[in-house]
Parts: sequence; structure tokens; C-alpha cells
Amino acid sequence: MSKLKIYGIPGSRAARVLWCANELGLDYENIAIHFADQTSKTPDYLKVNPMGKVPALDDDGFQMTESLAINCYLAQKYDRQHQLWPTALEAQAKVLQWTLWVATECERPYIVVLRNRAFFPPEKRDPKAADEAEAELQRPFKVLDAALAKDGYLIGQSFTLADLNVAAVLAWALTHGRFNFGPFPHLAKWHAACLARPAYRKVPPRAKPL
Ligand SMILES: N[C@@H](CCC(=O)N[C@@H](CS)C(=O)NCC(=O)O)C(=O)O
Repeated sequence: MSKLKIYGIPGSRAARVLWCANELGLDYENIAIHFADQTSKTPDYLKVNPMGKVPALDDDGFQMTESLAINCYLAQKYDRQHQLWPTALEAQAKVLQWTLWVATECERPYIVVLRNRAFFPPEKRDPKAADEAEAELQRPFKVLDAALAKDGYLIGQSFTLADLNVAAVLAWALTHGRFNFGPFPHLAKWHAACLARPAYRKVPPRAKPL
């Protein structure tokens, strides 16, 4: 059996998968494919991810892409303690609900904010686009804040893959995006606690953003 391979530099969406693999205590090789150079567009890598994007996974010959789907696979396969991946069907459905929610309701406007406040060179930033995207995020952030108000986690009273996937998508909100989480105290507290987890802190610091 070959070692699990996670393709993608940590300063990319591969960080989401590295975090999950660390939570699960997996032994893996992180292959430093960069999204912004040609390493993600070589014929060999395109066989792994025909989109030419990172991350991608190779688990002893089983290959897949999509950061949040990879995390669902890893948690279902390797979470023997059922900490990240709950046992009840309804709780598993909720993990998928929150995972798809963050991907469809939050990620696009969130990236627009990051790009226009931090990642693009200053002359290419569009402050209006950033403000509009941040305004769009108020509704999902309000929903997230309310969902966290009772127990501090998205499902039950402990950290699951739902928390990991949602927090991972929003991971650079404070460091790069300069979001104001002030109106969302439960979200702010939960987000800080998620990013303080040793498994997240083990992900190497970002050399370059997204
Ligand atoms: N939905 C994909 C998005 C992957 C993605 O866009 N990755 C970026 C880096 S964070 C990338 O590889 N971009 C290179 C490109 O667009 O060619 C996922 O979550 O895995």
C-alpha cells in the first residue's frame, strides 16, 4: 500500500485537506503542486486532476478531486472514532448540508472579498466589488452565527467535519480578507477556536495566499 498523497501547496485550498488529514492523524505525502505555475498543468498532473487545479488526492491508486469532497471521503474512510464523521445518518446528512452550503452560499463572494482586499495587486483591486460581496455574505453569516449560538458547533456539542469544512473555506477571512466578524459573535468565537486546533496549526504557514 502506498502512502496517501495530497497534491497542492499549503497556501491553496489543499490546506483544507491537510487540516482534515491532520485531524485524522494520517500519514501522508504533500506534493507541492502550485496552482499559479505550470506544475498544475503538466500532462502527468492533468491525469490526476483534469481541471489542472489543486488539491487532489491519491489514496493507494484511488484518485479524486474537490477539497471538500476529499474531506468527506477521508473522514468516512479513516475516522474510526467517529469524531469528524458522525454515526447517525441525519448527522451525516447535516455534514453534507453544511459542506454544500459553504461551497455554494459563501465561497464565491468570500473569494471576491479576499481578492479585492488582499490578493490582487493594489492597482487591480475593486473596493466596490469587495464591499458588495461582503454585503452578500451578511445573510449566510447571520445564519451561521445563529446555528452556532446554542452549542458552539454546527452539529451537536463537538467539532465535526461540518465545522472543519465551513471554517476551512472561511480560514483566511481574518488574516487576509479583513472581514468584520463583529456583528457575529458566535461565528467569531467558533472561527477562532477552529483555527486554534493543533491539526490546523500543523498546516504549514502560507507562503503565498490562494
Ligand atoms: N472547487 C475546487 C477549487 C480548486 C481551485 O480552484 N484551486 C485553485 C487553488 S486554491 C487552483 O488550483 N487554481 C488554478 C487554476 O485555476 O488554474 C476545490 O475546492 O478543490
